[in-house]
Amino acid sequence: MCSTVLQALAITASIASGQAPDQSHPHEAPRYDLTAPGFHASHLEEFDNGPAFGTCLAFLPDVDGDGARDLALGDPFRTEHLGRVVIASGRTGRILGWIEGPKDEPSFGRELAALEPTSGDGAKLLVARPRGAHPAIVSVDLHDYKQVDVWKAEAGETCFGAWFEPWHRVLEGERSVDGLVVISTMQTPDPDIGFYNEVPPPYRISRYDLEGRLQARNDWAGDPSAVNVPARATLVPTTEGDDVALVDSSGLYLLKGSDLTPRWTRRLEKKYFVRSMCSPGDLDGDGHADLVLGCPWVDLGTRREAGVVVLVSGARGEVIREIQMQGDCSEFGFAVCAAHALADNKPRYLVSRTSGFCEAVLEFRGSDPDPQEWWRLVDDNDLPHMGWRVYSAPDLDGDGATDVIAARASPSCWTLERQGFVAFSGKTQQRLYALERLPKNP
Ligand SMILES: [Ca+2]
Ligand SMILES: [Ca+2]
Ligand SMILES: [Ca+2]
Repeated sequence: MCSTVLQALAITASIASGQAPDQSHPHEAPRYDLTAPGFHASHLEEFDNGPAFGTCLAFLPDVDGDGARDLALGDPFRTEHLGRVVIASGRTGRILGWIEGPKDEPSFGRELAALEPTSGDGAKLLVARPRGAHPAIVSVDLHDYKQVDVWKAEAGETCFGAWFEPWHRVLEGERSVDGLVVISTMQTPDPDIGFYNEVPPPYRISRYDLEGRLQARNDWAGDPSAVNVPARATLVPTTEGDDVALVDSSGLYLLKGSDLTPRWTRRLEKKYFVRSMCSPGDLDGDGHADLVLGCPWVDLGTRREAGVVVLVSGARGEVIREIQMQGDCSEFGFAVCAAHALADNKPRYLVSRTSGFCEAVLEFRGSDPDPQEWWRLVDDNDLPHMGWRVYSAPDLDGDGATDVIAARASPSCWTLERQGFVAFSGKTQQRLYALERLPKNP
């Protein structure tokens, strides 16, 4: 009865807000055992995370049975020898516990993705551990928290899985996960410059099937003179399956998902120093999904590092539009992400701005007549550089509208500032809760 009442409330709330409820994950009876041996149940009182907490998150099914989807949060450098993935309630932010990686594989949790449950298979969490003796991506079964499948790096490959995404095939209009696309690098990057955020050239992009077998591969030299402009990638949906967009200092590429050969390549103006990229759908109405590039360090007149967001045609790689923000704030475009579609099905995307005292997440819809700031989330500034990454969340607080999480991670393993995540209501733009690193005793 409770769940019927909750559903009725959620539907009423969604009608009131004009937003479609998140129906991608209908409420299921809880079947995730938080007392299984692989799960270390613990709460916030005991929680002391490592210096890279805030690096990444993934949205899980409802593991604690309260009706809202939950969160997996990367804590990849918990200690010198141990990485882990923290599981938290999506509704309240309360820490439920964690899953530990193997000893001496310290980067377990450096990047995360969720595999949706299918008819014959339960939900799984994909976890990258790109550093250490055996770089790999593993899948963790969310029923017993055991590691089941492994995609391994080959000899010489490092940063394996610093970026990866589940690759989708489209059959008869249905999208299903068919494998993984993984970026790795062919050299050991400088840990202070290149490890946390970056995949420096020369790098490699590979596609695997779900059993870990290699399906396609492409090696990229990149531009070795520009080590600070590493590869960024995103998947671009097509009617056949995902394509892969890749940007680095040499240019912008759209690779065919089937064999990773280029559909087109495009040189970008040098000023566009791309920090983030996403593909929210067709922005210019030509039937091809397009790209959004975040370039937070572009100067605008006397405004140093004001930042711009560039919309690029997925059909041919031409710039459709450049979005600039007025005012004195800087670093607009630090992170971008595609947002959940609403009932009107217009493409939406979120853009963060990370400069001090201006931290914000802004929502944009489509490209015509002009993309506009739809709403703005401003934290109370106790998490500097909030918006290091930004995520479109499912409905966390049960009001029927999708929500937003902004992450703040330290750029360096050695910076002991506060890091964490802030969840915002997508409906009221108010802060729901924060998950922060607790400062250690000096
Ligand atoms: Ca839950
Ligand atoms: Ca288009
Ligand atoms: Ca909500």
